[in-house]
Amino acid sequence: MLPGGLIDLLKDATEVVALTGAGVSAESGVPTFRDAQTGLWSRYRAEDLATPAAFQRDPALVWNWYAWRRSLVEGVKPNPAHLALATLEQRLPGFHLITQNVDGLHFRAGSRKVLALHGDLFLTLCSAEKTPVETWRDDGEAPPRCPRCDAPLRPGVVWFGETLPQDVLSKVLALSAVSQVFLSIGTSALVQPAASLARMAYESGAVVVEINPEATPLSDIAHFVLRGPAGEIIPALLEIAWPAG
Ligand code: BV8
Repeated sequence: MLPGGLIDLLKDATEVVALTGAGVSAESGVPTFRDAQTGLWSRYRAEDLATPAAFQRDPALVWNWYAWRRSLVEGVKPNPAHLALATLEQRLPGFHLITQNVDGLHFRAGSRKVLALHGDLFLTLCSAEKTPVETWRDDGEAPPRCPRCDAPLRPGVVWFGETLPQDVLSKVLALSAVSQVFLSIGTSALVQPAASLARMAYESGAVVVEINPEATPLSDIAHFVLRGPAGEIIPALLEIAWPAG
């Protein structure tokens, strides 16, 4: 059941921001960062592979881990949470979606106003030039080489220890500061600086709503905590607070 007070607030709000984490893709079958990794990756922690040091130490291992994640994501579909957020973008002009996810499922669900904090699994960069590479010679070597300068290719994501794209970061800081409602969806609220956005919104007077089956460090300050899966809660919120027509 959704709290009545929340629904009235959502109906009146014009500036709504949603921050999504890996939990919003969980019901699509994409393991979250907190989930233990599966199969041959089960002996690695994601945080230990998603770093420049890991790529320096074993570029083939890291490249293959991202190749495995790309093939996993290619085999899944956006779930009702992704679809409802894409519909909300159509229905509420002042809605902005910020995601920590790199799986591209918001885009595949139809969202177009997406601020991606941590990059894109399907973007490949030259590790030396830091510029995108669309095609490369695939001679079975992992990682493949840049066709321009022969440096190893890398995924276009932000690793732990790397700074976030400044243009995106300044946009999301500005949006969080003016949001009237801040929806924190499917994130453990541990990774910085993303985890600070909800707190900043709270301190600027936004109503903070956490949507997560489990508690997080944000739970104590959130004005509303909706304990459950995003795939059920987001569609319900959409239809009650922002119905079609
Ligand atoms: C940076 C791309 C400057 C790669 C990712 C301040 C304090 C402490 C540490 C730091 C700090 N500032 C910087 C750091 C270091 C670090 C950091 O935050 N470390 C953490 C571990 C403490 N941050 C950085 O390095 C950032 N860079 O700040 O640069 C700098 C540099 C050096 C030193 C200082 C400053 C860069 C961070 C970006 C890292 N890259 N992704 C890739 O994907 O491979 S982060 C990656 O992990 C994901 O993108 C995601 O953001 C994060 C995982 O978090 P979640 O999305 O929340 O997922 P998680 O699995 O944790 O939780 C899932 C949640 O879903 C759970 O709560 C679960 O209950 C819930 N759930 C499950 N099912 C459902 C559900 N919810 C709803 N419905 C369901 N069905």
